[in-house]
Amino acid sequence: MESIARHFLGTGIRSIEPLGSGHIHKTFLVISPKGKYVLQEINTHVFPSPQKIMENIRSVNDHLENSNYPFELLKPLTNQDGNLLAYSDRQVFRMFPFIENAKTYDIADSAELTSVAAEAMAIFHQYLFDLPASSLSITIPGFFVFNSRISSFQQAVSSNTSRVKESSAEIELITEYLDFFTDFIRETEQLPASVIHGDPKLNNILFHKSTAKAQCIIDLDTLMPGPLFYDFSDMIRSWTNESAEDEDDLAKVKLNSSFLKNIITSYLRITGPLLTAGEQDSLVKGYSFITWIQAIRFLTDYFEGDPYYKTSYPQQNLSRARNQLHLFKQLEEQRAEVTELINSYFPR
Ligand code: GN1
Ligand code: MG
Repeated sequence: MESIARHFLGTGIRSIEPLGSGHIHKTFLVISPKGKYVLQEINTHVFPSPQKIMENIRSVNDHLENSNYPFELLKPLTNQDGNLLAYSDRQVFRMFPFIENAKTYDIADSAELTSVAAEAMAIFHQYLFDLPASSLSITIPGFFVFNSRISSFQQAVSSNTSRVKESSAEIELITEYLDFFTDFIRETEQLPASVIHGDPKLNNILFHKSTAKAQCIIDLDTLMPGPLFYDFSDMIRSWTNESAEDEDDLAKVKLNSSFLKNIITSYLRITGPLLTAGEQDSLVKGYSFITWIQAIRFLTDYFEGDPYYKTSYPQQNLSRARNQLHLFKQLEEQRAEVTELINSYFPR
């Protein structure tokens, strides 16, 4: 690991420690005489062409740098050969500066925080609306092909292993919404692709330690052409849950309604006027969709023997799926109110 860090920083590395809670890459904090840096080994099973990620990040950073975008940009370092990636055997690495004076949250601790975060994501989208989505590469083929996620799930269910048998309640709840969301997927297939983040988890937004303002949006690996409702629905999934997404005590998995309301209002106050009629409809019908899809993804991974998401105990992906479904039910209970609130931003 040290020799890889030296590719970017030269000699004198003082320490390299694991960092963060991502499910996909391996991340390390590197301390060197030049300062603190983040070294990441890219998971090439998930991202088959790391070069495409780095090109997308460069295009987006260039675009934002030439505007009045109000947040800091996270710029990857070049190594001694002038490349953004360094290779060692089959492993691929990159490095970013460690952003100082920042705070991250795995779980929102106030309604105010969800407003600040939603406004930041809205501004991010707003500044990327004029970057043609087709100018970016697809970093994970099929990432937004939801029908394939459903068929992988159904195929995994049909294997009827002991993991499938113990999950009948979860399979039943997912199946209850299958027709509704299959229609949704069909209706949204013709939507224009936008430049979207693709993983707007709360801990992918850095906040200034002292002012609590948004500082920087990180993890641009899934930033690619995709449907706008994805980010909206994933913000709702990730930020309204009062527990972590792998909390297994379901009594703690509570939807916070004021977080939900603040996310919707702060996001739509900025982006509402910019959306097409089709996009507007997609936010209404699809506000809970990514929570349902995430449950499908965790459960499919569980059935397949956990090849995708890192786990620290055998039932963890099942536990994550249950957590997401518990949140999903609560989101669906609010459908009438949410529909009214979202539509209030779209005078028609
Ligand atoms: C993965 O590893 P991380 O935290 O960046 C996943 C997201 C999921 C998320 C669920 C490339 O993100 O799509 O929403 O886990 N990223 C990828 O926690 O699959
Ligand atoms: Mg991510």
